[in-house]
Amino acid sequence: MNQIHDLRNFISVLEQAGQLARINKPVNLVHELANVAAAVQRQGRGAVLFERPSTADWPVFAGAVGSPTLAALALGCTVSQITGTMSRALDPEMGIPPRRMTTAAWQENCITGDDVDVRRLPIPTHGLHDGGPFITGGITIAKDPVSGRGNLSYNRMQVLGPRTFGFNVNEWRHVMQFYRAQERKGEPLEIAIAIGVDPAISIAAGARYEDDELRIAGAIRGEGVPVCKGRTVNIDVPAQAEIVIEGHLPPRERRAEGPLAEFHGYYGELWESPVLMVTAVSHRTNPIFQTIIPGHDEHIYIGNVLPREPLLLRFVRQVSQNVTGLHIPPYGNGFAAIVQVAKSNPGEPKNLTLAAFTAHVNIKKVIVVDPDVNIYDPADVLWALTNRVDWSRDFFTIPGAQGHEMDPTADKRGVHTKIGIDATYKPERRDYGERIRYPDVNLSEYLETGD
Ligand SMILES: Cc1cc2nc3c(=O)[nH]c(=O)nc-3n(C[C@H](O)[C@H](O)[C@H](O)COP(=O)(O)O)c2cc1C
Ligand SMILES: [Mn+2]
Repeated sequence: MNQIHDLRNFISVLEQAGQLARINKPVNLVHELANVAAAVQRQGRGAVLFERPSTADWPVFAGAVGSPTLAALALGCTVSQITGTMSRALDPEMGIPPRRMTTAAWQENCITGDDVDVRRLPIPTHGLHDGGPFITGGITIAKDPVSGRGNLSYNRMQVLGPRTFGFNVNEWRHVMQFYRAQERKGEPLEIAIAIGVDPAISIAAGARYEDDELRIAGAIRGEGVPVCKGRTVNIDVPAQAEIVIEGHLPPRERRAEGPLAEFHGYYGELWESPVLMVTAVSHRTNPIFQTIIPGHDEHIYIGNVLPREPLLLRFVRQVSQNVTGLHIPPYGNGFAAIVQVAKSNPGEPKNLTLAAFTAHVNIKKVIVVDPDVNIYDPADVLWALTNRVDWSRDFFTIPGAQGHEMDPTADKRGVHTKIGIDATYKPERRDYGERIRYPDVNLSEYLETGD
């Protein structure tokens, strides 16, 4: 199932699967578009294509991989195969390098120099307290100035002028490492931003990987991603991208940008960030702009769920082969994990929580459940917490442990308390027999179709 190769045919795949909401009514790019996209996603209606945002010439697409159903469609697998598919794609041995082409779809239209005005792009202002319009779904493509390898990442970009963006990048990111190396030489770092891409590329860009993340996208699709050199920068950009922004980060220049809705569910602070000076904007004919609603499910899925579930699964399987499933739920903002196990020892669930904590520093809350609990259903997990946990015996805390410094319960160094919860059934305490279960049925066999 490798028919997806760009955003346009992914949109067709979504539509066939009943996972695309088309919005024809004009919506305001300021708040309204994000509100509608978030509501569509909350109601399980999939991704959304705004065909006519007001004050914009181009359609805007949002929510590409904001649920397990959408991620499975993007990866060409079933929901239960997502973690295995991501494990293989993230294995460095499985990486497939990009293929260099001489032409690209986005070369059809190109604006350079003083003619560029990024304020004409349909860049939404998402959250109520966001500092202004931000590109949140653009894929940053950069090159290591030392080794020459490529790199993908996400960097929120606030519009600061016709050819200027604030470019957010944390201290420990690969792009920061490249930028620092250039700053030491007093030289700028070239950057390209691809907007509107095959979701394999969107997923790859959220992963921490010690090589070019385009290799992950290649592994997902089973063939190298076609790329083409930029017009004004020496960077290989996915050839099927809808829109490409090229430019550079000048050395030793910082400007304030922010705040923006953050992955932890609050608004962030103003940052003094590098500045992207734009040299070219290219696009396909009738391009589709793509955005990610910040601080909402897709943001968490790409940054915290899809790349980390394989990692956590590897760690917990190291402790027990009885593990039958694992999920990092988006509503836990990447700080919580649910492990499903057919336990063979009463102490096994607690060992599993310890393994999950050590797999990734962000994980602070681990809930272990039995195979009869649906790890993708928050109500079922809450049922297990309510009916299978004795709160004086079945949880333990690890105070003073290291977590993420932006975790709202941690101090500024990220120090906080981790908690492990054994929410498995303990029949040795009291035997309730089998849990009530009404098996699922295919409702279309029972409901009137209406035609
Ligand atoms: C939607 C989204 C937005 C993000 N925005 C930023 C950002 O503004 N600054 C940043 O440093 N990281 C941001 N991240 C995280 C990184 O881009 C991402 O984890 C990536 O793997 C970092 O690339 P690297 O490992 O090559 O350094 C964002 C992630 C997502 C999914
Ligand atoms: Mn990287």
